[in-house]
Amino acid sequence: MKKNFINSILLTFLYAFIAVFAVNAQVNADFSGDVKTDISIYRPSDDNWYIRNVSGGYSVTNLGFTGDIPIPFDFTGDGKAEVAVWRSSTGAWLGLKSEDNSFFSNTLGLAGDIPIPGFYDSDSKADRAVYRPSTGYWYIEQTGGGGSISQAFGTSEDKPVASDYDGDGKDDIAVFRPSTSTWWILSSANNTTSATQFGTSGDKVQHGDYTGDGKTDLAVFRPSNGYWYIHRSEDQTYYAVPYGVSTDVPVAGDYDGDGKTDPAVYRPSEGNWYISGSSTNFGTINFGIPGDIPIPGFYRAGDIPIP
Ligand SMILES: [Ca+2]
Ligand SMILES: [Ca+2]
Ligand SMILES: [Ca+2]
Ligand SMILES: [Ca+2]
Repeated sequence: MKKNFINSILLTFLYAFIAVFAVNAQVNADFSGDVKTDISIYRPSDDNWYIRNVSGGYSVTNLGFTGDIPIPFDFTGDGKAEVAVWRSSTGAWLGLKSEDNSFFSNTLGLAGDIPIPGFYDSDSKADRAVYRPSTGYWYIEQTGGGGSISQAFGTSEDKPVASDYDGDGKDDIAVFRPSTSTWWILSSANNTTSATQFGTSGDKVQHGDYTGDGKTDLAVFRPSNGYWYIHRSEDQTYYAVPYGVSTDVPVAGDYDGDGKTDPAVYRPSEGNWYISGSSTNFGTINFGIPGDIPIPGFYRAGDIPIP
């Protein structure tokens, strides 16, 4: 009897642990492992990453140099994102393991590629991946034993927007085509292709699970009017919310950790963060100086500002 009780407690902990991991795959730039996006910036003038913690303090980590692209993903599978960059000149993936701060490096990709790491297989480690606009090919190194993937999907103008649109727990290969504002998605669940027109010229892609159903919603930030347009995965309707001004950098993420992506912007001229929390009121948070680059914005590698 007592043994059964202990077993059920252990099972409860196990399920809680699995639940945290399942959600974590969707939370961008979570360095601390609390399943919340962390306010964080890369400072090109000193190559330091400044990561804010929940108590308002911050950590400083030196990694990278000008031109590197931050790739804040959990490559080791411990639930915390690594401080890591992709270097286009050599195709190198460089980072510091969250477990012990030890250095790691790999190579994948060529100059002109766009890094698009993600959770393409079903383990908890992020997979290295690049999109090659010149050929429309994707190259993915799966960590879960499935080997390498090379897949044609896209054209030279497309931006890679891989994410879990079908909700099977794996990121789907996907591209956004600016000339027609069309999202082309190759479902990992059934290998079928869909195309959905959503957005207009000049929009910045900001896809995420805003509705909290476990499926990524198509979404854009429109600098011309400061509105966010979000296409609900549940029923393909959409809604619009005003949040930001034309010069803001959109940095959507789940900052309050409720499982729903929050619209958010970083205002470079002030170093201020404005977060429209789905369950928390953040107010204005100052974190950064002019010239800094907000790290959560790099999650959507298809639309990154290259430093
Ligand atoms: Ca993986
Ligand atoms: Ca999927
Ligand atoms: Ca959704
Ligand atoms: Ca949220």
